Amino acid sequence: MPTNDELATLLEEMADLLDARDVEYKPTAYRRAAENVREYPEPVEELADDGEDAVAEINRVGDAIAAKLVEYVETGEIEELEALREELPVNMAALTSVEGVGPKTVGTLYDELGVTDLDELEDAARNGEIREIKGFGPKTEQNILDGIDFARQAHQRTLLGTGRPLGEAARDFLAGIDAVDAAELAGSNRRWKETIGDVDVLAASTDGEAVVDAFLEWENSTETIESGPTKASLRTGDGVRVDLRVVDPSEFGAALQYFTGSRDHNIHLRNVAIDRDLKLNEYGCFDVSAVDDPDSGQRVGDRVAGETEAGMYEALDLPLIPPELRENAGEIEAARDGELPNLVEESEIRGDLHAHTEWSDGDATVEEMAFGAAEFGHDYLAITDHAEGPGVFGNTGLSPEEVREQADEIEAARDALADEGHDLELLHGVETNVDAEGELSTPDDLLAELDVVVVSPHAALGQDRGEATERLIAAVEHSETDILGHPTGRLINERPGLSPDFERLAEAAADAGTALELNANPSRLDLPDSAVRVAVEAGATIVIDTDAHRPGAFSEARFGVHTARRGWAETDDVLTARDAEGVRAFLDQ
Ligand code: DGT
Ligand code: CA
Ligand code: CA
Ligand code: ZN
Repeated sequence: MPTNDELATLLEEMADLLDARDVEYKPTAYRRAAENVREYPEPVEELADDGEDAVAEINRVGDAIAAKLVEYVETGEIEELEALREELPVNMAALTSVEGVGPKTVGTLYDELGVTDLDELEDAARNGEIREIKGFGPKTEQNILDGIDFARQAHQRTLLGTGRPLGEAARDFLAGIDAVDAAELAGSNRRWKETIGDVDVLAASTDGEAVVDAFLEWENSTETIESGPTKASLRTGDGVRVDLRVVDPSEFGAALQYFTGSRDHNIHLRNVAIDRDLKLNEYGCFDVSAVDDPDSGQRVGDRVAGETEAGMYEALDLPLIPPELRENAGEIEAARDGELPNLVEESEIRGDLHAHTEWSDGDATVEEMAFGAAEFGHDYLAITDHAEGPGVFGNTGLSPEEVREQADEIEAARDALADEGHDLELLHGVETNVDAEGELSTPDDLLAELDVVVVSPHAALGQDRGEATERLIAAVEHSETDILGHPTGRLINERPGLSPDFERLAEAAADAGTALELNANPSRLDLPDSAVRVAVEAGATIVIDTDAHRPGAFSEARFGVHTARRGWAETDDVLTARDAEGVRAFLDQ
Protein backbone atom coordinates (compact mmCIF):
# COMPACT_ATOMS: atom_id res chain seq x y z
CA MET A 1 0.00 0.00 0.00
CA PRO A 2 1.44 3.37 -0.99
CA THR A 3 2.41 5.70 1.84
CA ASN A 4 1.72 9.43 1.68
CA ASP A 5 5.39 9.95 0.99
CA GLU A 6 5.30 7.64 -2.04
CA LEU A 7 2.20 9.34 -3.41
CA ALA A 8 3.81 12.73 -2.94
CA THR A 9 6.97 11.55 -4.70
CA LEU A 10 4.88 10.46 -7.70
CA LEU A 11 3.24 13.87 -7.88
CA GLU A 12 6.65 15.51 -7.73
CA GLU A 13 7.84 13.31 -10.56
CA MET A 14 4.81 14.39 -12.59
CA ALA A 15 5.67 18.01 -11.81
CA ASP A 16 9.27 17.58 -12.97
CA LEU A 17 8.31 15.79 -16.17
CA LEU A 18 5.66 18.38 -17.01
CA ASP A 19 8.19 21.09 -16.31
CA ALA A 20 10.68 19.40 -18.62
CA ARG A 21 7.99 19.48 -21.32
CA ASP A 22 7.51 23.23 -20.74
CA VAL A 23 3.96 22.83 -19.51
CA GLU A 24 2.92 25.96 -17.60
CA TYR A 25 1.22 26.26 -14.19
CA LYS A 26 0.56 22.54 -13.76
CA PRO A 27 3.99 21.73 -12.28
CA THR A 28 3.45 24.23 -9.47
CA ALA A 29 0.01 22.78 -8.74
CA TYR A 30 1.48 19.26 -8.57
CA ARG A 31 4.29 20.34 -6.26
CA ARG A 32 1.97 22.13 -3.86
CA ALA A 33 -0.36 19.14 -3.83
CA ALA A 34 2.60 16.84 -3.18
CA GLU A 35 3.62 18.86 -0.15
CA ASN A 36 0.16 18.62 1.36
CA VAL A 37 -0.19 14.93 0.55
CA ARG A 38 3.12 14.21 2.22
CA GLU A 39 2.12 16.01 5.39
CA TYR A 40 -1.47 14.83 5.53
CA PRO A 41 -2.00 13.39 9.01
CA GLU A 42 -3.83 10.27 7.82
CA PRO A 43 -3.15 7.74 5.06
CA VAL A 44 -4.24 9.38 1.79
CA GLU A 45 -4.62 5.88 0.40
CA GLU A 46 -7.66 5.40 2.66
CA LEU A 47 -9.22 8.60 1.33
CA ALA A 48 -8.60 7.31 -2.18
CA ASP A 49 -10.68 4.26 -1.34
CA ASP A 50 -13.56 6.67 -0.74
CA GLY A 51 -13.12 8.29 -4.15
CA GLU A 52 -11.93 11.51 -5.73
CA ASP A 53 -14.06 13.88 -3.71
CA ALA A 54 -12.57 12.61 -0.48
CA VAL A 55 -9.04 13.08 -1.81
CA ALA A 56 -9.86 16.56 -3.13
CA GLU A 57 -10.63 17.59 0.46
CA ILE A 58 -6.87 17.78 1.04
CA ASN A 59 -5.58 21.31 0.88
CA ARG A 60 -4.40 22.31 -2.60
CA VAL A 61 -5.37 18.99 -4.14
CA GLY A 62 -7.76 19.76 -6.98
CA ASP A 63 -10.09 17.33 -8.78
CA ALA A 64 -7.61 16.49 -11.53
CA ILE A 65 -4.83 15.57 -9.11
CA ALA A 66 -7.26 13.71 -6.86
CA ALA A 67 -8.27 11.61 -9.86
CA LYS A 68 -4.62 10.73 -10.52
CA LEU A 69 -4.14 9.61 -6.92
CA VAL A 70 -7.25 7.44 -7.03
CA GLU A 71 -6.08 6.00 -10.34
CA TYR A 72 -2.76 5.07 -8.76
CA VAL A 73 -4.28 3.48 -5.69
CA GLU A 74 -6.73 1.51 -7.83
CA THR A 75 -4.48 0.42 -10.70
CA GLY A 76 -0.93 0.78 -9.41
CA GLU A 77 -0.04 3.33 -12.08
CA ILE A 78 -0.91 6.72 -13.50
CA GLU A 79 -1.39 6.57 -17.25
CA GLU A 80 -0.22 10.11 -17.91
CA LEU A 81 2.87 9.58 -15.79
CA GLU A 82 3.71 6.38 -17.66
CA ALA A 83 3.39 8.24 -20.96
CA LEU A 84 5.62 11.06 -19.72
CA ARG A 85 8.19 8.58 -18.47
CA GLU A 86 8.25 6.94 -21.88
CA GLU A 87 8.62 10.23 -23.65
CA LEU A 88 11.44 11.31 -21.34
CA PRO A 89 13.25 8.19 -20.07
CA VAL A 90 15.69 10.02 -17.79
CA ASN A 91 16.85 9.63 -14.21
CA MET A 92 15.26 12.91 -13.20
CA ALA A 93 16.18 12.73 -9.51
CA ALA A 94 19.86 12.13 -10.22
CA LEU A 95 20.15 14.76 -12.95
CA THR A 96 18.33 17.49 -11.06
CA SER A 97 20.53 16.86 -8.04
CA VAL A 98 23.29 18.65 -9.97
CA GLU A 99 23.22 22.27 -8.89
CA GLY A 100 21.84 24.50 -11.60
CA VAL A 101 20.19 21.63 -13.49
CA GLY A 102 16.41 21.81 -13.22
CA PRO A 103 13.72 19.77 -14.95
CA LYS A 104 13.65 22.12 -17.95
CA THR A 105 17.39 21.71 -18.47
CA VAL A 106 16.97 17.94 -18.22
CA GLY A 107 14.33 18.14 -20.96
CA THR A 108 16.63 20.15 -23.21
CA LEU A 109 19.66 17.93 -22.55
CA TYR A 110 17.62 14.86 -23.44
CA ASP A 111 16.16 16.37 -26.60
CA GLU A 112 19.49 17.75 -27.82
CA LEU A 113 22.01 15.18 -26.61
CA GLY A 114 20.03 12.18 -25.38
CA VAL A 115 21.40 12.58 -21.82
CA THR A 116 19.57 10.27 -19.40
CA ASP A 117 21.83 9.91 -16.34
CA LEU A 118 24.81 11.40 -14.49
CA ASP A 119 27.43 9.45 -16.43
CA GLU A 120 26.04 10.63 -19.76
CA LEU A 121 25.82 14.15 -18.40
CA GLU A 122 29.45 14.06 -17.37
CA ASP A 123 30.53 12.70 -20.78
CA ALA A 124 28.57 15.38 -22.60
CA ALA A 125 30.12 18.10 -20.45
CA ARG A 126 33.68 16.76 -20.84
CA ASN A 127 33.26 16.48 -24.61
CA GLY A 128 32.19 20.11 -24.82
CA GLU A 129 28.77 19.22 -26.21
CA ILE A 130 26.75 21.17 -23.68
CA ARG A 131 28.25 24.54 -24.57
CA GLU A 132 27.02 24.05 -28.12
CA ILE A 133 23.36 24.02 -27.10
CA LYS A 134 21.54 27.29 -27.63
CA GLY A 135 21.38 29.24 -24.37
CA PHE A 136 23.98 27.13 -22.51
CA GLY A 137 27.60 28.18 -23.06
CA PRO A 138 30.97 27.20 -21.51
CA LYS A 139 30.15 28.62 -18.07
CA THR A 140 27.05 26.44 -17.65
CA GLU A 141 29.04 23.47 -18.87
CA GLN A 142 31.76 24.08 -16.27
CA ASN A 143 29.18 24.57 -13.51
CA ILE A 144 27.63 21.23 -14.40
CA LEU A 145 31.03 19.53 -14.25
CA ASP A 146 31.73 21.15 -10.88
CA GLY A 147 28.42 19.97 -9.48
CA ILE A 148 28.50 16.33 -10.58
CA ASP A 149 30.68 14.93 -7.78
CA PHE A 150 28.60 16.59 -5.10
CA ALA A 151 25.46 15.21 -6.71
CA ARG A 152 26.91 11.68 -6.87
CA GLN A 153 27.66 11.65 -3.14
CA ALA A 154 24.40 13.26 -2.18
CA HIS A 155 22.10 10.36 -2.87
CA GLN A 156 23.97 8.00 -0.66
CA ARG A 157 23.00 9.56 2.67
CA THR A 158 19.59 10.25 4.14
CA LEU A 159 18.62 13.54 5.76
CA LEU A 160 18.33 13.45 9.54
CA GLY A 161 14.80 14.80 9.06
CA THR A 162 13.86 11.51 7.40
CA GLY A 163 16.25 9.15 9.18
CA ARG A 164 15.53 10.24 12.71
CA PRO A 165 11.72 9.79 12.63
CA LEU A 166 12.24 6.49 10.84
CA GLY A 167 14.66 5.35 13.52
CA GLU A 168 12.30 6.45 16.26
CA ALA A 169 9.49 4.48 14.63
CA ALA A 170 11.72 1.39 14.46
CA ARG A 171 12.73 1.83 18.09
CA ASP A 172 9.12 2.26 19.21
CA PHE A 173 8.05 -0.76 17.21
CA LEU A 174 10.77 -2.86 18.85
CA ALA A 175 9.89 -1.57 22.32
CA GLY A 176 6.38 -2.90 21.74
CA ILE A 177 7.53 -6.47 21.11
CA ASP A 178 6.90 -8.76 24.10
CA ALA A 179 10.35 -10.29 24.15
CA VAL A 180 12.05 -6.85 24.22
CA ASP A 181 13.19 -5.33 27.54
CA ALA A 182 14.56 -2.10 26.08
CA ALA A 183 15.14 -0.58 22.66
CA GLU A 184 17.32 2.35 21.68
CA LEU A 185 18.67 4.13 18.61
CA ALA A 186 22.39 3.94 17.96
CA GLY A 187 24.80 5.11 15.25
CA SER A 188 24.83 8.49 13.58
CA ASN A 189 21.10 8.84 14.20
CA ARG A 190 21.63 8.86 17.96
CA ARG A 191 24.44 11.36 17.46
CA TRP A 192 22.02 13.49 15.39
CA LYS A 193 24.36 13.81 12.44
CA GLU A 194 22.88 15.92 9.65
CA THR A 195 22.77 12.90 7.33
CA ILE A 196 22.79 9.22 8.13
CA GLY A 197 24.21 6.32 6.14
CA ASP A 198 21.89 3.80 7.74
CA VAL A 199 19.66 3.51 10.79
CA ASP A 200 21.01 1.46 13.72
CA VAL A 201 18.73 0.15 16.43
CA LEU A 202 19.44 -2.03 19.44
CA ALA A 203 17.14 -4.22 21.46
CA ALA A 204 17.76 -5.87 24.81
CA SER A 205 16.26 -9.35 24.96
CA THR A 206 17.07 -12.93 25.91
CA ASP A 207 15.19 -14.19 22.84
CA GLY A 208 16.95 -12.82 19.78
CA GLU A 209 15.07 -14.96 17.26
CA ALA A 210 11.66 -13.82 18.45
CA VAL A 211 12.78 -10.20 18.16
CA VAL A 212 14.31 -10.68 14.70
CA ASP A 213 11.18 -12.49 13.44
CA ALA A 214 8.89 -9.72 14.68
CA PHE A 215 11.19 -7.00 13.36
CA LEU A 216 11.19 -8.41 9.83
CA GLU A 217 7.40 -8.07 9.82
CA TRP A 218 7.59 -4.33 10.56
CA GLU A 219 5.16 -2.55 8.28
CA ASN A 220 7.83 -0.15 6.96
CA SER A 221 9.99 -3.00 5.70
CA THR A 222 9.93 -3.65 1.97
CA GLU A 223 12.95 -5.96 1.76
CA THR A 224 14.97 -8.18 4.10
CA ILE A 225 18.66 -7.61 3.40
CA GLU A 226 19.96 -10.21 5.85
CA SER A 227 18.96 -11.91 9.06
CA GLY A 228 20.47 -14.13 11.74
CA PRO A 229 19.70 -15.22 15.30
CA THR A 230 20.63 -11.86 16.90
CA LYS A 231 20.74 -9.42 14.03
CA ALA A 232 18.86 -8.37 10.95
CA SER A 233 18.93 -5.67 8.28
CA LEU A 234 15.99 -4.51 6.25
CA ARG A 235 15.20 -1.79 3.74
CA THR A 236 12.26 0.59 4.01
CA GLY A 237 10.12 2.08 1.25
CA ASP A 238 12.37 5.18 1.23
CA GLY A 239 15.31 2.92 0.43
CA VAL A 240 16.88 3.39 3.87
CA ARG A 241 18.68 0.45 5.46
CA VAL A 242 17.88 -0.37 9.08
CA ASP A 243 20.31 -2.53 11.10
CA LEU A 244 19.04 -4.27 14.22
CA ARG A 245 21.16 -5.96 16.82
CA VAL A 246 19.70 -7.88 19.73
CA VAL A 247 21.84 -8.22 22.85
CA ASP A 248 21.46 -9.71 26.29
CA PRO A 249 20.05 -7.15 28.76
CA SER A 250 23.19 -7.44 30.90
CA GLU A 251 25.27 -6.19 27.94
CA PHE A 252 22.89 -3.54 26.62
CA GLY A 253 24.90 -0.56 27.91
CA ALA A 254 28.11 -1.83 26.35
CA ALA A 255 26.41 -2.46 23.00
CA LEU A 256 24.72 0.93 23.10
CA GLN A 257 28.03 2.64 23.78
CA TYR A 258 29.78 0.69 21.03
CA PHE A 259 27.14 1.02 18.31
CA THR A 260 26.50 4.68 18.96
CA GLY A 261 30.03 5.43 17.82
CA SER A 262 31.51 7.33 16.36
CA ARG A 263 34.19 4.92 15.40
CA ASP A 264 36.90 7.48 16.22
CA HIS A 265 35.37 8.22 19.62
CA ASN A 266 35.35 4.51 20.40
CA ILE A 267 38.95 4.01 19.33
CA HIS A 268 40.10 6.85 21.56
CA LEU A 269 38.00 5.54 24.46
CA ARG A 270 39.40 2.05 24.04
CA ASN A 271 42.91 3.49 24.34
CA VAL A 272 41.93 5.27 27.56
CA ALA A 273 40.78 1.87 28.82
CA ILE A 274 43.98 0.08 27.78
CA ASP A 275 46.05 2.59 29.76
CA ARG A 276 44.11 1.49 32.85
CA ASP A 277 44.43 -2.24 32.21
CA LEU A 278 40.83 -2.35 31.12
CA LYS A 279 39.34 -3.87 27.97
CA LEU A 280 36.39 -2.13 26.40
CA ASN A 281 34.19 -3.67 23.71
CA GLU A 282 30.57 -4.19 22.70
CA TYR A 283 30.12 -6.81 25.48
CA GLY A 284 31.32 -4.78 28.43
CA CYS A 285 34.27 -3.29 30.24
CA PHE A 286 36.65 -5.88 31.71
CA ASP A 287 39.52 -5.63 34.20
CA VAL A 288 42.30 -7.53 32.45
CA SER A 289 45.13 -6.69 34.87
CA ALA A 290 45.39 -10.34 35.91
CA VAL A 291 44.93 -11.75 32.41
CA ASP A 292 47.97 -12.95 30.45
CA ASP A 293 46.50 -12.35 27.00
CA PRO A 294 43.65 -9.80 26.95
CA ASP A 295 43.09 -10.58 23.25
CA SER A 296 42.38 -14.25 23.94
CA GLY A 297 38.62 -13.71 24.06
CA GLN A 298 35.86 -11.08 24.02
CA ARG A 299 34.80 -11.50 27.64
CA VAL A 300 38.13 -12.22 29.38
CA GLY A 301 38.92 -10.78 32.83
CA ASP A 302 36.57 -9.44 35.49
CA ARG A 303 33.58 -7.62 34.13
CA VAL A 304 33.32 -4.16 35.71
CA ALA A 305 30.56 -2.63 33.52
CA GLY A 306 28.20 -3.39 30.64
CA GLU A 307 24.61 -3.18 31.79
CA THR A 308 24.31 0.58 31.44
CA GLU A 309 26.03 3.03 29.15
CA ALA A 310 26.77 5.42 32.01
CA GLY A 311 28.49 2.52 33.77
CA MET A 312 30.82 2.08 30.79
CA TYR A 313 32.03 5.68 31.09
CA GLU A 314 32.10 5.52 34.87
CA ALA A 315 34.48 2.57 34.69
CA LEU A 316 36.90 5.00 33.01
CA ASP A 317 36.20 7.71 35.63
CA LEU A 318 34.32 9.72 33.03
CA PRO A 319 30.87 11.28 33.10
CA LEU A 320 28.41 10.11 30.43
CA ILE A 321 29.34 11.99 27.26
CA PRO A 322 26.27 13.16 25.30
CA PRO A 323 26.01 11.24 21.99
CA GLU A 324 26.12 14.46 19.94
CA LEU A 325 29.67 15.11 21.15
CA ARG A 326 31.08 11.69 20.36
CA GLU A 327 33.14 12.63 17.33
CA ASN A 328 36.60 12.49 18.92
CA ALA A 329 36.82 16.25 18.74
CA GLY A 330 38.07 16.94 22.27
CA GLU A 331 35.08 15.55 24.17
CA ILE A 332 37.03 12.81 25.96
CA GLU A 333 39.61 15.33 27.23
CA ALA A 334 36.82 17.72 28.27
CA ALA A 335 35.03 14.92 30.11
CA ARG A 336 38.26 13.94 31.87
CA ASP A 337 38.84 17.55 32.96
CA GLY A 338 35.25 18.09 34.09
CA GLU A 339 34.77 20.62 31.32
CA LEU A 340 31.97 19.20 29.23
CA PRO A 341 29.74 22.03 27.95
CA ASN A 342 26.37 22.70 29.52
CA LEU A 343 24.59 21.86 26.26
CA VAL A 344 21.35 23.56 25.25
CA GLU A 345 18.31 21.27 25.54
CA GLU A 346 15.12 20.82 23.51
CA SER A 347 12.94 21.86 26.43
CA GLU A 348 14.78 25.18 26.75
CA ILE A 349 13.63 26.60 23.42
CA ARG A 350 11.06 29.27 24.18
CA GLY A 351 10.25 30.84 20.85
CA ASP A 352 10.98 31.26 17.19
CA LEU A 353 12.24 34.36 15.38
CA HIS A 354 11.91 33.29 11.74
CA ALA A 355 8.58 32.19 10.26
CA HIS A 356 6.58 32.74 7.08
CA THR A 357 2.91 33.10 6.23
CA GLU A 358 0.70 33.24 3.14
CA TRP A 359 1.86 36.83 2.74
CA SER A 360 4.99 35.38 1.12
CA ASP A 361 5.57 31.67 0.48
CA GLY A 362 4.09 30.19 3.67
CA ASP A 363 1.03 27.94 3.77
CA ALA A 364 -0.83 29.48 6.71
CA THR A 365 -2.21 32.84 7.83
CA VAL A 366 -0.56 35.08 10.41
CA GLU A 367 -3.19 34.04 12.93
CA GLU A 368 -2.74 30.32 12.20
CA MET A 369 1.01 30.60 12.69
CA ALA A 370 0.59 32.61 15.89
CA PHE A 371 -1.86 30.12 17.38
CA GLY A 372 0.33 27.26 16.22
CA ALA A 373 3.30 28.73 18.07
CA ALA A 374 1.21 29.36 21.20
CA GLU A 375 -0.13 25.82 21.15
CA PHE A 376 3.37 24.47 20.63
CA GLY A 377 4.22 26.19 23.91
CA HIS A 378 6.30 29.10 22.67
CA ASP A 379 6.50 32.40 24.54
CA TYR A 380 7.14 34.43 21.41
CA LEU A 381 7.08 34.24 17.62
CA ALA A 382 8.34 36.61 14.94
CA ILE A 383 6.57 36.70 11.59
CA THR A 384 9.31 37.35 9.05
CA ASP A 385 7.94 37.04 5.54
CA HIS A 386 10.21 37.40 2.54
CA ALA A 387 10.94 40.86 1.25
CA GLU A 388 11.33 41.16 -2.50
CA GLY A 389 14.88 40.93 -3.73
CA PRO A 390 17.48 38.75 -5.44
CA GLY A 391 16.76 35.04 -5.16
CA VAL A 392 13.18 35.46 -3.96
CA PHE A 393 11.13 33.77 -6.63
CA GLY A 394 8.12 35.00 -8.50
CA ASN A 395 6.11 37.61 -6.70
CA THR A 396 6.31 35.95 -3.27
CA GLY A 397 8.50 38.71 -1.78
CA LEU A 398 6.76 41.67 -0.16
CA SER A 399 7.27 45.28 -1.23
CA PRO A 400 7.91 47.83 1.54
CA GLU A 401 4.23 48.90 1.31
CA GLU A 402 3.07 45.33 1.78
CA VAL A 403 5.28 44.86 4.83
CA ARG A 404 3.68 47.96 6.34
CA GLU A 405 0.20 46.70 5.47
CA GLN A 406 0.98 43.43 7.19
CA ALA A 407 1.40 45.27 10.49
CA ASP A 408 -2.40 45.58 10.75
CA GLU A 409 -2.86 41.86 10.42
CA ILE A 410 -0.17 41.24 13.04
CA GLU A 411 -2.05 43.58 15.38
CA ALA A 412 -5.32 41.73 14.73
CA ALA A 413 -3.63 38.41 15.47
CA ARG A 414 -2.33 39.83 18.76
CA ASP A 415 -5.91 40.69 19.69
CA ALA A 416 -7.14 37.24 18.72
CA LEU A 417 -4.40 35.65 20.84
CA ALA A 418 -5.37 37.78 23.83
CA ASP A 419 -9.05 36.91 23.36
CA GLU A 420 -8.18 33.23 23.60
CA GLY A 421 -6.04 33.77 26.68
CA HIS A 422 -2.71 33.10 24.96
CA ASP A 423 0.15 35.26 26.17
CA LEU A 424 2.35 34.62 23.14
CA GLU A 425 4.32 37.70 22.21
CA LEU A 426 3.92 38.22 18.47
CA LEU A 427 6.69 40.19 16.81
CA HIS A 428 6.63 41.73 13.37
CA GLY A 429 9.71 41.31 11.26
CA VAL A 430 10.90 40.60 7.77
CA GLU A 431 13.36 38.28 6.09
CA THR A 432 15.23 40.49 3.68
CA ASN A 433 18.06 39.63 1.34
CA VAL A 434 21.75 40.38 1.19
CA ASP A 435 22.93 40.62 -2.40
CA ALA A 436 26.31 39.52 -3.73
CA GLU A 437 27.87 42.85 -2.71
CA GLY A 438 26.51 42.88 0.82
CA GLU A 439 23.65 45.34 0.19
CA LEU A 440 20.23 44.71 1.74
CA SER A 441 17.17 44.80 -0.48
CA THR A 442 14.89 46.67 1.94
CA PRO A 443 15.17 50.38 2.83
CA ASP A 444 16.64 51.18 6.26
CA ASP A 445 13.69 53.30 7.38
CA LEU A 446 11.33 50.33 7.00
CA LEU A 447 13.76 47.96 8.75
CA ALA A 448 13.96 50.42 11.64
CA GLU A 449 10.19 50.19 12.15
CA LEU A 450 10.23 46.42 12.60
CA ASP A 451 10.78 44.30 15.72
CA VAL A 452 13.05 41.76 14.02
CA VAL A 453 15.18 41.92 10.89
CA VAL A 454 16.45 38.63 9.45
CA VAL A 455 18.93 39.10 6.61
CA SER A 456 19.64 36.06 4.46
CA PRO A 457 21.60 35.16 1.33
CA HIS A 458 19.22 33.81 -1.32
CA ALA A 459 21.17 34.29 -4.55
CA ALA A 460 24.80 34.21 -5.74
CA LEU A 461 25.46 31.17 -3.55
CA GLY A 462 28.42 30.08 -5.66
CA GLN A 463 30.71 32.89 -4.47
CA ASP A 464 34.24 32.06 -3.39
CA ARG A 465 35.28 32.11 0.24
CA GLY A 466 36.62 35.67 0.23
CA GLU A 467 33.58 37.15 -1.48
CA ALA A 468 31.21 35.20 0.75
CA THR A 469 33.00 36.34 3.91
CA GLU A 470 32.91 40.02 2.92
CA ARG A 471 29.29 39.82 1.87
CA LEU A 472 28.09 38.14 5.07
CA ILE A 473 30.18 40.40 7.31
CA ALA A 474 28.59 43.39 5.59
CA ALA A 475 25.17 41.88 6.37
CA VAL A 476 25.87 41.30 10.06
CA GLU A 477 27.42 44.76 10.44
CA HIS A 478 24.42 46.53 8.92
CA SER A 479 22.93 48.55 11.76
CA GLU A 480 19.40 47.17 11.25
CA THR A 481 20.32 43.47 11.06
CA ASP A 482 19.30 41.37 14.07
CA ILE A 483 19.81 37.90 12.64
CA LEU A 484 21.86 36.51 9.76
CA GLY A 485 19.46 33.88 8.38
CA HIS A 486 20.68 30.48 7.08
CA PRO A 487 24.19 31.93 6.64
CA THR A 488 25.50 29.52 4.00
CA GLY A 489 22.29 29.04 2.04
CA ARG A 490 23.14 25.37 1.62
CA LEU A 491 20.53 22.70 0.98
CA ILE A 492 21.90 19.41 2.27
CA ASN A 493 22.49 16.92 -0.57
CA GLU A 494 21.32 19.55 -3.08
CA ARG A 495 23.72 22.49 -3.06
CA PRO A 496 26.79 23.25 -0.96
CA GLY A 497 26.08 26.95 -0.44
CA LEU A 498 28.62 29.55 0.74
CA SER A 499 31.66 28.61 2.78
CA PRO A 500 32.79 31.82 4.47
CA ASP A 501 35.55 32.16 7.04
CA PHE A 502 33.29 31.35 9.97
CA GLU A 503 35.73 32.62 12.56
CA ARG A 504 35.85 36.09 11.05
CA LEU A 505 32.11 36.07 10.47
CA ALA A 506 31.44 35.05 14.07
CA GLU A 507 33.77 37.70 15.45
CA ALA A 508 32.03 40.35 13.37
CA ALA A 509 28.62 39.07 14.52
CA ALA A 510 29.68 39.08 18.16
CA ASP A 511 30.99 42.64 17.85
CA ALA A 512 27.89 43.86 16.04
CA GLY A 513 25.45 42.16 18.40
CA THR A 514 23.93 40.21 15.49
CA ALA A 515 22.81 36.62 16.02
CA LEU A 516 23.84 33.88 13.61
CA GLU A 517 20.95 31.63 12.74
CA LEU A 518 20.97 27.89 13.09
CA ASN A 519 18.08 27.26 10.74
CA ALA A 520 16.51 24.04 12.04
CA ASN A 521 14.86 23.01 8.77
CA PRO A 522 16.35 19.53 8.25
CA SER A 523 17.15 20.33 4.61
CA ARG A 524 19.24 23.26 5.79
CA LEU A 525 20.70 22.83 9.30
CA ASP A 526 22.48 26.06 8.58
CA LEU A 527 24.80 26.98 10.37
CA PRO A 528 26.26 23.48 10.10
CA ASP A 529 27.46 21.85 13.35
CA SER A 530 31.14 22.57 12.72
CA ALA A 531 30.40 26.26 12.11
CA VAL A 532 28.34 26.44 15.30
CA ARG A 533 31.39 25.30 17.22
CA VAL A 534 33.55 28.00 15.67
CA ALA A 535 30.85 30.60 16.28
CA VAL A 536 30.28 29.87 19.96
CA GLU A 537 34.01 29.76 20.56
CA ALA A 538 34.25 33.24 19.03
CA GLY A 539 31.52 34.45 21.38
CA ALA A 540 28.73 34.85 18.83
CA THR A 541 25.07 34.35 19.74
CA ILE A 542 23.27 31.54 17.92
CA VAL A 543 19.55 31.70 17.22
CA ILE A 544 17.72 28.41 16.64
CA ASP A 545 14.80 29.14 14.31
CA THR A 546 12.64 26.83 12.24
CA ASP A 547 11.89 29.11 9.28
CA ALA A 548 8.42 27.55 9.59
CA HIS A 549 6.15 27.81 6.55
CA ARG A 550 3.27 26.07 8.40
CA PRO A 551 2.44 25.53 12.08
CA GLY A 552 3.50 21.86 12.01
CA ALA A 553 7.09 22.95 11.37
CA PHE A 554 7.65 24.46 14.82
CA SER A 555 8.46 20.98 16.09
CA GLU A 556 11.48 20.88 13.76
CA ALA A 557 13.29 23.05 16.32
CA ARG A 558 14.63 19.83 17.81
CA PHE A 559 16.83 19.24 14.76
CA GLY A 560 18.32 22.66 15.37
CA VAL A 561 18.83 22.01 19.06
CA HIS A 562 20.72 18.79 18.50
CA THR A 563 22.81 20.32 15.71
CA ALA A 564 23.66 23.13 18.14
CA ARG A 565 24.65 20.47 20.68
CA ARG A 566 26.91 18.89 18.06
CA GLY A 567 28.50 22.34 17.84
CA TRP A 568 29.01 22.43 21.64
CA ALA A 569 26.49 25.27 22.07
CA GLU A 570 25.48 25.99 25.64
CA THR A 571 22.12 27.32 26.75
CA ASP A 572 23.56 30.80 27.17
CA ASP A 573 24.76 30.85 23.57
CA VAL A 574 21.24 30.45 22.17
CA LEU A 575 18.99 33.47 21.75
CA THR A 576 15.75 31.47 21.45
CA ALA A 577 16.53 29.76 24.76
CA ARG A 578 16.06 33.18 26.41
CA ASP A 579 12.73 34.49 27.62
CA ALA A 580 10.84 37.22 25.76
CA GLU A 581 12.45 39.92 27.85
CA GLY A 582 15.93 38.59 27.13
CA VAL A 583 15.15 38.47 23.43
CA ARG A 584 13.82 42.03 23.44
CA ALA A 585 16.97 43.20 25.20
CA PHE A 586 19.08 41.54 22.52
CA LEU A 587 17.02 42.97 19.67
CA ASP A 588 17.08 46.46 21.12
CA GLN A 589 20.84 46.68 21.55
P1 DGT B 1 26.53 6.24 9.19
O1 DGT B 1 25.62 5.07 9.25
O2 DGT B 1 27.46 6.21 8.04
O3 DGT B 1 25.81 7.54 9.24
O4 DGT B 1 27.47 6.23 10.49
P2 DGT B 1 27.38 5.37 11.83
O5 DGT B 1 28.22 6.06 12.83
O6 DGT B 1 25.97 5.10 12.19
O7 DGT B 1 28.14 4.04 11.42
P3 DGT B 1 27.68 2.55 11.18
O8 DGT B 1 26.24 2.43 10.88
O9 DGT B 1 28.63 1.98 10.17
O10 DGT B 1 28.02 1.83 12.56
C1 DGT B 1 27.35 2.19 13.75
C2 DGT B 1 28.33 2.35 14.87
O11 DGT B 1 28.92 1.09 15.18
C3 DGT B 1 29.50 3.24 14.60
O12 DGT B 1 29.20 4.60 14.85
C4 DGT B 1 30.52 2.72 15.57
C5 DGT B 1 30.25 1.27 15.61
N1 DGT B 1 31.14 0.55 14.70
C6 DGT B 1 30.79 -0.06 13.57
N2 DGT B 1 31.86 -0.64 13.01
C7 DGT B 1 32.91 -0.35 13.79
C8 DGT B 1 34.30 -0.65 13.75
O13 DGT B 1 34.80 -1.31 12.84
N3 DGT B 1 35.05 -0.18 14.78
C9 DGT B 1 34.53 0.54 15.79
N4 DGT B 1 35.30 0.98 16.77
N5 DGT B 1 33.25 0.84 15.84
C10 DGT B 1 32.44 0.41 14.87
CA1 CA C 1 24.42 4.05 10.86
CA1 CA D 1 24.84 0.38 10.42
ZN1 ZN E 1 15.40 32.35 3.59
